[in-house]
Amino acid sequence: MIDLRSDTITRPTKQMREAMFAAEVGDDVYGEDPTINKLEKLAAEMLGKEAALFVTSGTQGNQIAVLTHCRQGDEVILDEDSHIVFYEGGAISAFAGVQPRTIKTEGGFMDPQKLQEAIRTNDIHFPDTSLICLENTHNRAGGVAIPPSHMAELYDVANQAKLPIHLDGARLFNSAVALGEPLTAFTRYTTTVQVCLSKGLGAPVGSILAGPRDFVDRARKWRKRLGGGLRQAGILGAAGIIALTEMVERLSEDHANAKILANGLNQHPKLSVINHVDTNIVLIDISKTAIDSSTFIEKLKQENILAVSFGPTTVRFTTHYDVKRDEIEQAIDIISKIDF
Ligand code: TLP
Repeated sequence: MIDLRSDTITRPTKQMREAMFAAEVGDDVYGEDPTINKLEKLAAEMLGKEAALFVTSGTQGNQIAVLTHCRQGDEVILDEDSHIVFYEGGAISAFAGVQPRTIKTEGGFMDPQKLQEAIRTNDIHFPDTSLICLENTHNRAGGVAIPPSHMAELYDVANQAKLPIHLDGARLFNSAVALGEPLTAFTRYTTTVQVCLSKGLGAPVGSILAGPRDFVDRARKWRKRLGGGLRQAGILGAAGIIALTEMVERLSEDHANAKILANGLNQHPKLSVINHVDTNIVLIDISKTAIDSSTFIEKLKQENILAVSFGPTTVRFTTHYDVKRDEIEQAIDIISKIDF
């Protein structure tokens, strides 16, 4: 199988497994796991934040961020196509009791003017705006790497309104590598940030939520309330350290593979790539075929290629560490011969 469904499917490397085997551990709920303490310190430094917290998943990191920043009845401004709105099961409403105020973005770029207009004024009828959430890379826009200059514009609007920004940076490393910027070039325009260790970086489990120290202290309590206080978590943290120290630069290989895949798929008369392939995601429009995306995906599966539906006529392919260049070429070759 050539599995291009997601970079979440990457399995831990040999080096990660060895580090996991050898990891020094303790009870992390007591703050006594040396490997987790090392990971959190390293992640905070890399992200330019005072403190960091290891959480079980990207979804948990985003949810803890919203729970920590907001109170019930508050309003959160986010893109209508953001992962938090689209793929987290309505969790911000279910758990934090907040109301999403969604904005349509242009390919993942939020218009500062629209953001400004969505911020509530002080009126007894209105909910209080208490948080702005951004996403970088932007998943549903096709892995778009949003440059720091754009984030700076949004940060200005947020600052004027004294509002925090939480960044869903599940794939922020991809943006950093694609744009040749350090992580801090992006995170300086955010109050808090969530980054995934378990996507392109290959760790089996986990994300980091980073921000000011008092925020992280309160987030730690929310993590405990949600049952996310793990005990000998260093077993997982050891892989996370390798993810941060060894796996970032190689993301450029995934980006190069995505470009090759996009060029190859575009040669098919009935398929067209619809995103600017900045990173490791390729979105194709299949509306010239006579079939819908679920049938399309079934056809690919019969040929040992896996992809995911992103809408009735849109299909997503994601490149990653576990799919090498020759398999990308093989996938192009197979797909070019299918008459959809
Ligand atoms: N995204 C997954 C699916 O949930 C769609 C994928 O295959 O792309 N933020 C962003 C931007 C994400 O893309 C994801 C995962 C998450 C958060 C959630 O991370 P996990 O899966 O660790 O909860």
